[in-house]
Amino acid sequence: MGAADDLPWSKQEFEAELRAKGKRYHIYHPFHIAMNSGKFTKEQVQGWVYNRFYYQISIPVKDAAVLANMPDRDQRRKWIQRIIDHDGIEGQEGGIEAWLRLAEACGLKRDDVTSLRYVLPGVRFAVDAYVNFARRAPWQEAACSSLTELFAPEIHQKRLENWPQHYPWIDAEGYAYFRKRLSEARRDVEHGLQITLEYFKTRAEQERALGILQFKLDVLWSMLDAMQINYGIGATKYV
Ligand code: AHQ
Repeated sequence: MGAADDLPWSKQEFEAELRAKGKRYHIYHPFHIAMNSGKFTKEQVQGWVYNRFYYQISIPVKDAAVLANMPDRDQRRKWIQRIIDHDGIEGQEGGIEAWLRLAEACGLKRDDVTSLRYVLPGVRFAVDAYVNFARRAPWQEAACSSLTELFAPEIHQKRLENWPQHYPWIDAEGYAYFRKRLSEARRDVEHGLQITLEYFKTRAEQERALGILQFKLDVLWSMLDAMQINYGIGATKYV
């Protein structure tokens, strides 16, 4: 390795390297591309909603695990908002409830969704890998793994733009979740990025951060792999 390869990146370079990982984000997964371009049958959209519910209910559990590893009060005061965003609080329904409204808007029954009976093995294993990582990793590494949300505002925005024309059978009420995440993801990322740029200092540590982000990109990617195998794409079921 030449000297330049050992020197740590500046914070700007490090952030650019993190953002460059966006080319592996699940917005580029064939299942997701087909979903956003209206190629899905009703059952395929419903399958995605059933399975993503397991991810949604696991996020606050993951964030509570991260919180438990945070010794710093000021960091906890910021991080705890992520749990409230999903679980809700008196008078604020929260993301899990909003996801159930998306499910109802897609013609699903709440208790079919909450029963988790349609969650695929590959989805469950990928989500559980994420939660278990966050439980045992240093809280700064867990914060770094949430930085897939660097790319999330775009994915939510594209759904809001494309779905109403492609899937007119979905009640527009259901889109509240995606709208809610536009601002929440941006606020999460501000905090997650500040922790990450501060904590990973040497070049080897910065490379480790890129590996952690790749792990989380792979979690999201393999969830869609499992869904595509099971539901296919389009009426012919396969691409
Ligand atoms: O709805 C999503 C969400 O609440 C979160 C929390 C965050 C994390 O802590 O890892 N990641 C995340 C994501 C959500 N939605 C995904 C989508 O495609 O709808 C994107 C996902 C992410 O980019 O990690």
